[in-house]
Amino acid sequence: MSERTRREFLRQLGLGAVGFLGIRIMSGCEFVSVEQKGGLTGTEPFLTPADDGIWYWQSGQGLSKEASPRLTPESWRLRITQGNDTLGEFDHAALKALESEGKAVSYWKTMRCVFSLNVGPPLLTLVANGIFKGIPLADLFEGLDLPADGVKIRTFGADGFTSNLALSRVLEPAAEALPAIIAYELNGEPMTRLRGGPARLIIPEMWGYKNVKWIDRLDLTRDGAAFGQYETVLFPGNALIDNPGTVALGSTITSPRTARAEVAGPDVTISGIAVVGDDRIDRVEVSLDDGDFVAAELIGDEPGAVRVDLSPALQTAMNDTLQANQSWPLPNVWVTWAIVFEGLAAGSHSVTIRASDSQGRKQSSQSSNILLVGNEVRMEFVVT
Ligand SMILES: Nc1nc2c(c(=O)[nH]1)N[C@H]1C(S)=C(S)[C@@H](COP(=O)(O)O)O[C@H]1N2
Ligand SMILES: [Mo]
Repeated sequence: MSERTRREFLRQLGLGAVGFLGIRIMSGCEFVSVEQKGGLTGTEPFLTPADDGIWYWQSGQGLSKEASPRLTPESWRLRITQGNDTLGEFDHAALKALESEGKAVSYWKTMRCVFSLNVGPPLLTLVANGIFKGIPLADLFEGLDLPADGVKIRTFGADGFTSNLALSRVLEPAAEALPAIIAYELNGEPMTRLRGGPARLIIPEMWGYKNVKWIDRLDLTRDGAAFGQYETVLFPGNALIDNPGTVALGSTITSPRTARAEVAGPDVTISGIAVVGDDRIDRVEVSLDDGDFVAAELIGDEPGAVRVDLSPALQTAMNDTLQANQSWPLPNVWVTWAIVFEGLAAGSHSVTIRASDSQGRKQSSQSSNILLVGNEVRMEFVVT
């Protein structure tokens, strides 16, 4: 993370104990390794290919891609424990057996790193979108001797990464909530190693750090205290990070890709994405050169409108999703948006982007809490 970005990130977090938090994050930056997506230009495809170098990479343990776990479907195990007691154990074949019993589900989810809060390049693109398939945790828990008064699930990855989620999210999900799953496929293909394969935790509405890769243990506990690498080490004491960890309303510009980029005029297309956990994006508005905000076109805003070349396998995966018959935009899933400004004069211009959701929350220049609603995004570009 560059010094400027880090400082901006801290400023935007706007917490009381900035000095203290700053030190934690500064030391944190030494062991968080991030790599934004590469290989994409122009309008963001609605579905992000899972390939290395296109889907973004983040290690909360500071591991390189090379050093991250190498598990196979044969070697992988998931243990469900309550302290020292093992309540259940699953291997890859057990997940597949549950699939053949009709228990597997799939859905679109936008994966977004909390470090993609609107701080400007280069961290804007720590966000990607795909179709995850797996077995709901509720089905894995079926028949296990769960603690009657358990409150949290502590989650563990084979790289040492940790996080948690409320047990109630699994046992008493809100009406309409998609289930948290142990996912073993992404975009119709087996989960790759760098995406956390053979299996990772996926929670539809939550920030990246809740979606533990190489998941090997779920520990049910009565202890409600904050738990996890992001919850207690990177953002200690930060309400909303531990629970619920829901993705904030946010938007970014993906084209032009960099600030002060030179773009050919006089007609210029600005495009990007917007997402919010647990709600639907309602509008994305753009102001050119501080003029009135005008609505951008939302791409993929009705079934079948997605402008992606889908392989036959992917088309099947998409038709199988729990959201197949829902109206778009979908909760927890980004919209890609675009707007064309015609006849721009050569020279510098600015754009400001703000998204709003179906609860009527709207991005502004100064959000009161960027973990709920991110700030609007402003960028300059130069027309040649
Ligand atoms: N085991 C493990 N899981 C993890 C992490 C990690 O470092 N180790 N990083 C988390 C964070 S902070 C993010 S943003 C997402 C990134 O998922 P991706 O690599 O598939 O993009 O994984 C999450 N799960
Ligand atoms: Mo992250």
